[in-house]
Amino acid sequence: MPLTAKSVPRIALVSSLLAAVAGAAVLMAAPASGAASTLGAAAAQSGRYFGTAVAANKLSDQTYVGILNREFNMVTPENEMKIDATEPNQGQFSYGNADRIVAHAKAQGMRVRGHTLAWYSQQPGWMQNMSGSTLRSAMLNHVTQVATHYKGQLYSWDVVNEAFADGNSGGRRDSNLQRTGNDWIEAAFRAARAADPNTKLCYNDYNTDDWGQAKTQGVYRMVQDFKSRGVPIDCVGFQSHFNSNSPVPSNYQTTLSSFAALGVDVQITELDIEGSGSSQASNYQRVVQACMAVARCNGITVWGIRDSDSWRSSGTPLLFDGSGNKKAAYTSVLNALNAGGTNPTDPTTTTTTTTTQNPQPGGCTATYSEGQKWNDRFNGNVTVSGTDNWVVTVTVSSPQKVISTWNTSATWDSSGNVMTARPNGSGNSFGFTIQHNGNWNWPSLTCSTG
Ligand code: 9MR
Repeated sequence: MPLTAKSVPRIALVSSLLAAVAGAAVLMAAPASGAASTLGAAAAQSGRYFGTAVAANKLSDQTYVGILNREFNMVTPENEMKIDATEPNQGQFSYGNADRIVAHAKAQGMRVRGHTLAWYSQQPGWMQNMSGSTLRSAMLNHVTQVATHYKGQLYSWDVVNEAFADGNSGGRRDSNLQRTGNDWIEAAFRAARAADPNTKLCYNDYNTDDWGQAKTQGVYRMVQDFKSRGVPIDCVGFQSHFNSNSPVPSNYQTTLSSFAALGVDVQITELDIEGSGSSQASNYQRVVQACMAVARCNGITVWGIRDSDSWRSSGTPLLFDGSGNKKAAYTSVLNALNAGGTNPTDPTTTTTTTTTQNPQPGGCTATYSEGQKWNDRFNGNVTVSGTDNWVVTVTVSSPQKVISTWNTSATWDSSGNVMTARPNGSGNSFGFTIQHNGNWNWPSLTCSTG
């Protein structure tokens, strides 16, 4: 079996660790990994996420929460982080509903996209009535305060939302914020970076999906300009609200890859596609395939869970019907995610594995194999034999963090370094993504019968 030079020392390390922990360690060939059975798990196999917009007032709806917890590993508060919600009176901040969503996501091991710090719409009354330098300072203070409140807790922030005009101008949308000066967007990004240096800062908009549209080109030129001048921008969000008037464009993937080529990540942030049956399913499939084909497409968020949760529910644009049943579109999305995607930042593909054996009679064996690797994270796969009723303990070394799992029900101890994985009905193989923060060591595993 070929081993890369790079992986040999790690095998030695893990072998000795496992020998100490479990009394035995051998090397063996990697098993093939199976298809995942939920959207988040399927996306995680290629290092992507699958998210949904969440409304705080639905967190008491058991059907809603059941689907949320089962299927998704990223959450965007639908309205709760907007300016009118977080600063209803100037200088008085209100985070209750947004914090509830963040707490729910954290408890479930999901990550959160913040939405949104600066926008012409959903401004509180006090801000709507402002202009000029007073508005500019109030906006920057808002960005600073809210980004500071959530510092270190969010995967990304939609720093500025919907700042470009529809139609053929390719220019900015008129608004009170725009009238404070054309540099208001970069000022907002700089304030966000200063407040929370480790979250991805995104520009987010709609009708920017068609590469041939003036609005798309206008946003592209802004991002190009920001990158050339060192304005801190990390990602572009494509809302992707589609219907018969605004269909999935044939050049959608070109749009995503062209932006990515500027050196930013791209994210599909508010996906919904009106329609039903197989035509809706194939439109969803095209969108997912486009993201999977672009290495810097980090993931996909749909704008709600059931059709009845949608801002345009009459168009039945989501993946679950009003009763919470999976639609044809759900299946096409799941299959497209399971089909895998490109990620050229994956430096090596090795087929090395290690096994830990429980020395007790009647024990079980957990076999670890390396998955994909990226600059900031890597995947691991585990296959268990000997029992269907296993408990596998996965210990990562600080500052590593497990950021997603699939095909298992997982809990963590208070340190966040020790994960206990149990079967969730998906069989005896499971996987996880580790954010390595510079530490590439493999986790250590122990297996016991549950
Ligand atoms: O889904 C949101 C809906 O509940 C609100 O009433 C609406 C108010 O503007 O905002 C909706 O979300 C929007 C998102 O924040 C920005 N892009 C368009 C979304 C759909 O309108």
